[in-house]
Amino acid sequence: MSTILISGGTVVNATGTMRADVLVYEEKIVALLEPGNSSLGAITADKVIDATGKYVIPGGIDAHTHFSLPFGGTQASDDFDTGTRAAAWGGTTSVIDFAVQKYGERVEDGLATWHGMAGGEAHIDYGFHQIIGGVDEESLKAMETLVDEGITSYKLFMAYPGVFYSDDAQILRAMQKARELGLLTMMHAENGPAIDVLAAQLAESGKTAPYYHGIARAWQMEEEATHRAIMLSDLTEAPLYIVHMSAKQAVEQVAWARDKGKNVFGETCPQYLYLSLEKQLGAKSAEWGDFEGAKWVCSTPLRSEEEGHLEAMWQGLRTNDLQMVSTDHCPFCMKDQKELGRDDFRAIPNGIGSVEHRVDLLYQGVVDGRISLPRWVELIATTPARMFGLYGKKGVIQPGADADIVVYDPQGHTSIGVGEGRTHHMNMDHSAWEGFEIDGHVDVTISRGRVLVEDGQYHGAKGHGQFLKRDLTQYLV
Ligand code: DUC
Ligand code: ZN
Ligand code: ZN
Ligand code: ZN
Repeated sequence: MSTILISGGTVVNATGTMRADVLVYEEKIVALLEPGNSSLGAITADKVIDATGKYVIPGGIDAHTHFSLPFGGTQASDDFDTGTRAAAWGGTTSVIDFAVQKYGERVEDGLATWHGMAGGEAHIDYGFHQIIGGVDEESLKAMETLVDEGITSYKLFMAYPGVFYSDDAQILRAMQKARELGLLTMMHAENGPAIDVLAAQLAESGKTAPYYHGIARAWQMEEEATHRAIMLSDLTEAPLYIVHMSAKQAVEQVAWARDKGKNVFGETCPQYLYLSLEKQLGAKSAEWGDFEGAKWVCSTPLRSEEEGHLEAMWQGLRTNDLQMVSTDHCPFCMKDQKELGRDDFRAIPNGIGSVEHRVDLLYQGVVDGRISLPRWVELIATTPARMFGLYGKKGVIQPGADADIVVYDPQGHTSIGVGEGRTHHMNMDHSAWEGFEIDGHVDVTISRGRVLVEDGQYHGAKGHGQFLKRDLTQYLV
């Protein structure tokens, strides 16, 4: 039996802010109390957390992670243990990871593998989306079991021929099935076959540096695929969620679809808000063949700041043309992993690790005047909860909700470093975010009433995290 009182803070929900003390009993939030009064009367908490001058917010929900993803002949370097621990350090208390059905494998077996990897390992609660790697009679049939398993969204890839790719006929059939079942279709929208031709042409002409990864994956390839996915979704009346958007023109497609009343949603990631083709991959790295740029090889790729892509992502978040910010956390070390592509960018495993930094990086958007405080909470917690069937239990500070709570210090500071003075906890030998300074700090992270992070100390443990059986998306009537 344990009660925690979080006193003196400002509670921030997506709906607004209020001064209130938050009372936690065991795993749940049980009351929001008038500030100061909670020390009176009958309530004596086992533990009091002083949140004076700080924000009390729902724990972050990162709806797009890839722990232990097999990719490019290697495997993402964070597993459910290291990855969810790093998430907790950064104020994220739930993740939704992608269970993978590989070509030739049964959907059920892919899902069982993911349960096996996460069970007993996760430090925070976790759910799964299902990647359908091969749409055929068998996998379409298997989709029928997903809702009962608490998996209410699945993902297809228009990229990566030979790996995860679905062609238009497969997408159409999967969407028809999704419509029937109420599943949300998540789409990696890039024209993979055309990209692969461009990439081969670049590599064959000696353009093998990491920089050319971003050139091959041109914005036209994202715009085209996004439009195609929207039209297939329109035809089948299956709601559509486009993952990791980075091209301005692709966001315009989503905005157009939404203005027409279509059920289309867009997600971007911190890397597309802050990191650019020029600065991180670097025009110079193309001339020099500098391999440093491999740290920022991800798909969709980082895009040109000069062409306005980064600004368009922020604008989309402000205007709600984009609803979600997830990380697409897919970490690979430089040593033995990214290095696989030293001679050819096509062999660099795609991905950036950010699961620890999303809450902070988005808070910087508040400091910089790009989004409001409640919008911050909406983006990091509330919309992910509503989008993926967790709302009420997660994503809000209110009585009855899980006590997934972050005390955030707006006077605090977070420096992201690597090496000797390493300040991140992801299992990576570098950070795509090295040198970033955040004008805020995650002081306390609580997951279902258990304090995981406090005073710079870690108190969590693997096995605390539970599997989240999710409801259908709450974004549809
Ligand atoms: N993009 C990445 O950056 N990594 C893994 C898969 C993907 O689509
Ligand atoms: Zn993807
Ligand atoms: Zn992804
Ligand atoms: Zn602090």
